[in-house]
Amino acid sequence: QCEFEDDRTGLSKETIKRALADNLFYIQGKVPATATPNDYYMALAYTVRDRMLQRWFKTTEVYTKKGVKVVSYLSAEFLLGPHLSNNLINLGIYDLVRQVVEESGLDFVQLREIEEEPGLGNGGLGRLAACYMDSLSTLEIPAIGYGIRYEFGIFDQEIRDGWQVEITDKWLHLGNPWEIPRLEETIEVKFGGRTEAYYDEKCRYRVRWIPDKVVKGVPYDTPISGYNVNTVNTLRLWKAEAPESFEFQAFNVGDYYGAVNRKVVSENITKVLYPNDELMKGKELRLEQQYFFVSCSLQDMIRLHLQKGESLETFHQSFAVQLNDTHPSIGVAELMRLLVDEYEIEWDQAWQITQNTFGYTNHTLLPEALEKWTLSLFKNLLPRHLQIIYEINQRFLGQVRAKYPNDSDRLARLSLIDESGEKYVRMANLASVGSHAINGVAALHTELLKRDVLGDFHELWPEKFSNKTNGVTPRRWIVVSNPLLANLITRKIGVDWISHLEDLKQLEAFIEDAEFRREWRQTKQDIKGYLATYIKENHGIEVNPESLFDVQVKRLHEYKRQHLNVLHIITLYKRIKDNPNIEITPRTFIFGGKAAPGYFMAKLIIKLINSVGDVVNNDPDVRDRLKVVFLPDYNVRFGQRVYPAADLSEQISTAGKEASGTGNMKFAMNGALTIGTLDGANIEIREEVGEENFFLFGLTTEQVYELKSKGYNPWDYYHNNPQLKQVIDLISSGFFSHGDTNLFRPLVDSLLYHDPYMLFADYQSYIDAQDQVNQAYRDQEHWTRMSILNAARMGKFSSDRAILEYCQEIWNAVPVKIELEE
Ligand code: 26Q
Repeated sequence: QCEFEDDRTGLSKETIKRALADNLFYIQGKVPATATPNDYYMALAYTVRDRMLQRWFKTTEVYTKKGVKVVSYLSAEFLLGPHLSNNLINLGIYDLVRQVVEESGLDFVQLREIEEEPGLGNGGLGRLAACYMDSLSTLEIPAIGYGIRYEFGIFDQEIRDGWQVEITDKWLHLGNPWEIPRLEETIEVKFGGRTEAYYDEKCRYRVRWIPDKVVKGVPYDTPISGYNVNTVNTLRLWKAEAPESFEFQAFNVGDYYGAVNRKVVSENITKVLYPNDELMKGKELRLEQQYFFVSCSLQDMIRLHLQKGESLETFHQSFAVQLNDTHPSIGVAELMRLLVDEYEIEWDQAWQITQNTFGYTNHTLLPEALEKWTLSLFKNLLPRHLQIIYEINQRFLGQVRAKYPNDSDRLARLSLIDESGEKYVRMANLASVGSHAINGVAALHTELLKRDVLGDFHELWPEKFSNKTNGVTPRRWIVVSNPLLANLITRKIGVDWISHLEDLKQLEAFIEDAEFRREWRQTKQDIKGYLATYIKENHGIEVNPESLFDVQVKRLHEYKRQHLNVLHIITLYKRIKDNPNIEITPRTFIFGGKAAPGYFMAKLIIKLINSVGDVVNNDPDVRDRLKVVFLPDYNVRFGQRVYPAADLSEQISTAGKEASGTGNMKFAMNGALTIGTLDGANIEIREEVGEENFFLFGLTTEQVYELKSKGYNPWDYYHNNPQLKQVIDLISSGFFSHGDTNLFRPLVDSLLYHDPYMLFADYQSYIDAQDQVNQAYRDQEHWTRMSILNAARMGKFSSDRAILEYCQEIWNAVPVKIELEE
């Protein structure tokens, strides 16, 4: 019997210590005397990765050998956040490794903070994909995530003079220990050119595509561990590379520059993440990105399927492919092309396979976010796909005509081609026609989808539609981010809640236990203290940890109404100015979020928050009872810091606009109370936690529609509400802009004359709800009870529940245990 543990798998302290030193020397090529903190971080990361590798390998082997069905999650974004802590928790070695690192004389927290987070997404949709990958692994569902390895993820945000400045996100600059390139699995993708019809040897009509550009897709694989299981699934991200061209030698004699330039252009495809969310801009490179990663992924799946010795007729039994919004929806036409053109399958059978393969998740109701591409752009880049889309459309509209004769309006609405003005391909229609399942991301959102955006499709195929309310992973969003609370919970109810979040209900049994409530309150207090220290150290602002922490962190958007929050702050400020000795509940307003670089109004709202903060924070009359801080560069890592420290979660979008929201869930799970509208998942959160534990305000979706249709006039609210008028006038007067009355004029005018998101209509109701928050916070015992009940009743919002529903109702996928032989 061998006395030694393997350096790469062993879990004794001595072995991990040795592995750390070995990796420092053999991977980083450093000895302690010359090692930088980054060298140590890399050595640590490799030490952790080593402990995932045999599980990863085994998982992949089982999937390829057994005839299991694999879920393929196609997403242009995966907003992963830092890997290190998450993997340590999932492997069950967090405390052990932390000890070893510290016994080696290193600062664990410092090393942990060195990791550059992969910010390969904009916000909710990208983070949802990351949570779903975690749950797929934890539930032992065979799965692969496919996406784009952006060289530059979402930009880093700095604030200069109150304005947002964008900085390139060089997340790969010191190397990425979590990925493994699989050069031998490189795939070729064609672009542009033309098509040619011909008859094959059996006299069948066929089309060949003669592209004018070929780009290589190189897969980079990242292991995705599950919690407390052996399953380690793969996230496969594609990097674009130019093929080693013989162009140099043969075809481009004398055009050296042209050849190099083509190479650069090819490699640009995966350079940078488009930083817009909820806004469709018809940029050619964006469509190239989408087609590039989708084509690589589908070709990869076909190769894996054929490797099993299967024929393509059974492709949909090997893979359930989920489209994360319409961004990968070109996959419908691409799978048809691959099956019909490259593998010579008859159209009808190919269409069966395609429809059985795809599911489509919609994430937005905003018309400006619906993807559409002009025909000319489409034809230039993907001439064969445009023909295929026409063919799909013709057959589809034939069916529609048979069912609804003489209904040309309906036909025009359902068509894959928008012909109302300039002609476009409608990607939501393509995704809907090409999928067997269509889902929204919260109950209200699904109802609105069925009624409005996809109403005609719902009438045609009601059976395709279902709701899958979003969820978030409790591993990252409680255990990793809030170890103090996680430990308190575990001491009370054991550890099972981490993979069975409904178990949190058991906390309700302790609600009358005064000592438990005290511990709960103390835990929140401690975490608020950490955040206060962080804010002081990093931003020089002193905040009172005893004050109510009121937090709004999310992308900047008019529909999310960060400026409604500002109107409340100014209202309170005005109350103090009018009566400096007024009794008021001390509050710290914390904001974070990025604005799309071209979204002027969103950037102006950031400037307004900072300008109001400057005045409020420095006015002696306020006596530190109010503080306003905008924390720059909101990202996953900062989310992990801020959700646990919040008392109040701001979920204040105009009803009917926020598809679901997922930050709302992260807050409530960590014991924050919500002030919110009846929008997205807020409705379901309120149902779960109880209306008495939720601060509701604002118009309902129906009331919003009603008011819009009878003619909404913000001006009336302004004139009829003296408080609102004072607040708006104070902004207009230049009070927050050193006398400059022009600075915020676009914002104020937009509110006074249009107010498309109805801030004025909801203003009074919001202020009233906030006053109730103040009252409630004064009774700390009562507040603590509400906080506990919020956390205890959030079980539904685990991404495990969401993924289980997708598996059972859309993917027909089942768990596969991964056994490690001794
Ligand atoms: C589209 C075309 C061109 C360029 C960019 C885009 C683009 C990129 C990202 C469009 C939309 C997005 C992101 C959307 C998003 O994050 N939506 C959010 O999805 C969450 C998960 O379902 C929901 O909780 C949020 O309500 C929804 O806003």
